[in-house]
Amino acid sequence: MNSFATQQDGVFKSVCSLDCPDQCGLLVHKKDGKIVKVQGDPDHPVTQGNICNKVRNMAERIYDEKRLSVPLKRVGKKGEAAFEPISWEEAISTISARWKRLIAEEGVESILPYSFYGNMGKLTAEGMDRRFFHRLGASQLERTICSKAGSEGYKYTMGVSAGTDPEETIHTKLFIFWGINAVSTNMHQITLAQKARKNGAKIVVLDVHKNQTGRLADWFIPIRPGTDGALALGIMHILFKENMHDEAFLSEYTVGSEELRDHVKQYTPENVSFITGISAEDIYQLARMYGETSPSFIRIGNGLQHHDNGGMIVRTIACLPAVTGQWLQLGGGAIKHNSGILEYNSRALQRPDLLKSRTPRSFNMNQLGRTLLETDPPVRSLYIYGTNPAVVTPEANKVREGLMREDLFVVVHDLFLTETAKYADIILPATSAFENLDFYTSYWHHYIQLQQPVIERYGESKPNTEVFRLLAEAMGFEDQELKDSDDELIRQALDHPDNPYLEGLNYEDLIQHSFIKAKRDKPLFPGKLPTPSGKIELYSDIMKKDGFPPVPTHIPLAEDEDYPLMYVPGPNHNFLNSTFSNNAKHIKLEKEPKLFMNTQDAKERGIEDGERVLIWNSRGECELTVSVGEQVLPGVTVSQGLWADEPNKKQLVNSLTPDRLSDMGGGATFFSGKVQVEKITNTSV
Ligand SMILES: Nc1nc2c(c(=O)[nH]1)N[C@H]1C(S)=C(S)[C@@H](COP(=O)(O)OP(=O)(O)OC[C@H]3O[C@@H](n4cnc5c(=O)[nH]c(N)nc54)[C@H](O)[C@@H]3O)O[C@H]1N2
Ligand SMILES: Nc1nc2c(c(=O)[nH]1)N[C@H]1C(S)=C(S)[C@@H](COP(=O)(O)OP(=O)(O)OC[C@H]3O[C@@H](n4cnc5c(=O)[nH]c(N)nc54)[C@H](O)[C@@H]3O)O[C@H]1N2
Ligand code: SF4
Ligand SMILES: [Mo]
Repeated sequence: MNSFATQQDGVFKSVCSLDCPDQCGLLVHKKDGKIVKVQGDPDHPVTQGNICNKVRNMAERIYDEKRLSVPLKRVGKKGEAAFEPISWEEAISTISARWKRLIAEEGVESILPYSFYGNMGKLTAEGMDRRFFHRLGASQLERTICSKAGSEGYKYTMGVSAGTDPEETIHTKLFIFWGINAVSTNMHQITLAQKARKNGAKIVVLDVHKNQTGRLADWFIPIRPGTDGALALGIMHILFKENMHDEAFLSEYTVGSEELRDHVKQYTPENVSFITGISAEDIYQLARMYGETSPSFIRIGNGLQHHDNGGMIVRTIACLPAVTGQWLQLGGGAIKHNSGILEYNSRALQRPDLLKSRTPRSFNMNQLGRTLLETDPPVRSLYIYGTNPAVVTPEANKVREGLMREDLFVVVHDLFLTETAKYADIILPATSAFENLDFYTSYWHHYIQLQQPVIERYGESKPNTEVFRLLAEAMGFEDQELKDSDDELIRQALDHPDNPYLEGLNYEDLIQHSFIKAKRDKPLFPGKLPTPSGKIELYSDIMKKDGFPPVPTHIPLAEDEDYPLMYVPGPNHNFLNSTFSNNAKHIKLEKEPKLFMNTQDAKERGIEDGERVLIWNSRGECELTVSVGEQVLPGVTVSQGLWADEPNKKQLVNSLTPDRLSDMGGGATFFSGKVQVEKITNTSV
C-alpha cells in the first residue's frame, strides 16, 4: 500500500492511538518530513475536529530527545538503568538464545508475555504478538487491568458489550455520568451533552470526587466508594413503587422483572442512604428525575468498577434502562463499552489454533508482583510491551521487587526508557503509531478507522508486528501465519461474516475513507440479545451457576487493611495513564500530584491545605501535596495521575493499591484500598 511517510510536506488523515474511548480522527501536518502540528479532523463525524491537549502536544512526545532510537542491553546492576547500545541482530539473537535455553531447561511456560494497550491498534496490541506467543506455547496473560470486571457484569445483564450510539445522545434529555470523569476521559461525550443541554437536557454526575466533570454538572451527587450498586437498587425500588417502570418493555424484552421487583423492596431509600451517604430525599429526587425524563442516558464509567464489587455494580446499573424502557428511545439507554459493535475477526488475527492442543498456565496481570515472587515453577522471562507495569500495576513495590530478580530475563519494547524499562536486560525501541500501518475500533463510538504510516520510523525503532516476525524467524518458526504482512493481517481481521455490523466492510473502502461507521440498520432493540434467554436478564441463571446472586444485589467492599481512609488514585487530565508522565510539556500542564482530602479529616490530623503529607499503608507509602476542602466526602481521599519516578520524590501511587481481584473477570481493585495520612514535619521522613 501507499505510505504517506515518504512525503515531505502535507496534511494527512490519522487516528489517535491512545487508550481513550473517543478515538479521535486527526490531521497530521508535515513539513520537511517532520510533524509540525497535530489537530482534530473536522470531517470526523463524532470528534469533529476537537482533540485534547495531550494529543495536540503529541509532536513533543514523538520527537522528545529522550525517545529510544536503538536497542540496548543492560551493563549495570538490575534496575540501575545502565545500558549500552547494541544492534537489532544482537538483541534478537540474545533473546532467542536465552529463550531456547529456557525452553530446554525449564519448559516454555517459564516465559510470560506482559502487554496492554499503550497503542490501541489491533495489529500492534493483539495481532502478530498473539500469533507468536500462541505458536511458542508460552504462559498466558489475563489482560484484566482496565475494564474486565465491569464488562463481565454488563454482559450478565445485556449479553454483549454494546449500548447506545453516542451520536444519538444529542436527543437525550437527562445525562447521568456515573463514575466517569468524562471531561478528562471522554471529552466528546461531554460535547454531545452540552449540545443537548442547549435543548434543555440536564447533567447529573455521581462520583466520589467533585472533579472537572462534577463541577460542570447541574447536579453533583457525592457517593461513598463502592456503593453505587446499592444506589441503583434504591432507584429501582422507587421506580417500581411509584409506577415509573415500563411494564410493556419489561414483559417484551426482559426476563426476571417480577423477581427484581420483589427483591428491590428491601432497598428502601432509608437503607440505601445509610449505605451510600446520599440523603433519602436526594435518592427520591434522582429516581423521579430518572423515571420521568425521557430520553435518559447513563454513561457508566470505569472508575466505579475498579472495586472489589465492580462487576456487580455495573451489572446492577445496566438494569436501570431496562426498567424504564429507555432502550427504545432515540438517545436513551446506556454505554459501558461499545466494543461489541465493531468486533472484528479476532480468531483470524490472533490465531489461537497455533496453540494446537496445548493449554498453558495463565496469570492475572493485576498480580504481577505475586506472579514474579511466588510462582512455582517460576517465571524466568518476561516480555513487556505497550505497558508500564512498574507504575500502573497494583502493589507496584512487589512488581519492582519481582523485576529485580537476578534470574529473571526481562525484555521491554517501548518508545521510552520507562520505569519498567529500567529493570530490563534488553530494551527494544518502538515506533510511534504515526509510523505504523494499523486499524482501530473505538470502544465508545461506532467507527472503524485506518492508520497509514505518516512519518518515517524514528531511528532504528520497529513496530510490534515486525519485532514478532523477527523473533519467530530467530526461534526457527516456519509458519506462514508468522510471516504475514500488516496488509494481510488487516484483510484477515476485517473478514468477519459473523458480525452483521461490519457487513460489506472492506480494506479498500477504509483506505479511501479513513473511517467507516458500523451498520446502523441493526440496533439492539428489537432484536435478540446474546444472553441465554435472548433478552435482558434482570434475573440470571448463569450468574447463579457462577456463584453470584441471580438478581442484582449490593455486596459491600472486601475488608481491606485496618486504615481509616478510603484511597481512590485515578488517572489525570494531561497524562494517559503513565503515557506523557515523562514528557516535559505534559508535566508542566499537570503541575504536581495532589491528594484531595475532606476538611474534617484534615482538621483531625492537623493538616492544612497545601502542606506535604505522607500517605501510607502496609503495602507502601507516598508523599503528595494536600488539597483540603469539600471535593471529597469525609473518610475518602483521592489522587490523580500515574506519575513517573523523580529523584527524592515518593509519588508511586500504586505502591498503595491492593492486588486483590474484583468479583468478576479478575478485574483490578485499585480504588478499594485504605490508607492513613499524616502531615510531614520533617522532609526526610
Ligand atoms: N485524560 C485521560 N484520559 C483517559 C485516561 C487517562 O489516564 N487520562 N485513561 C484512559 C483509560 S485506560 C480509561 S480506562 C478511561 C478511564 O476513565 P473513566 O471511565 O473516567 O474512569 P476513572 O477516571 O478511572 O474514574 C472515573 C471516576 O470514577 C470515580 N470513582 C472512583 N470510585 C468510584 C465509586 O465507587 N463510585 C463512583 N460513582 N465513582 C467512583 C473517580 O473519582 C473518577 O472521577 O479513561 C481513558 N482516558
Ligand atoms: N492507580 C491506578 N492505576 C491504574 C489505573 C488507575 O486508574 N489508577 N488505571 C488502570 C488502567 S484503566 C489501565 S488501562 C492501565 C494502563 O496502563 P498501561 O497499559 O501501562 O498504559 P500506559 O501507562 O499508557 O503505558 C503504555 C506504554 O506503552 C508504550 N507504547 C505505546 N505505543 C507502543 C507500541 O506501539 N509498541 C510498544 N511496544 N509500546 C508502546 C508507551 O510508551 C507506554 O510506556 O493502568 C491501570 N493502572
Ligand atoms: S486522547 Fe482521547 S480525546 Fe485525546 S486525541 Fe486521543 S482519542 Fe481524542
Ligand atoms: Mo483503562
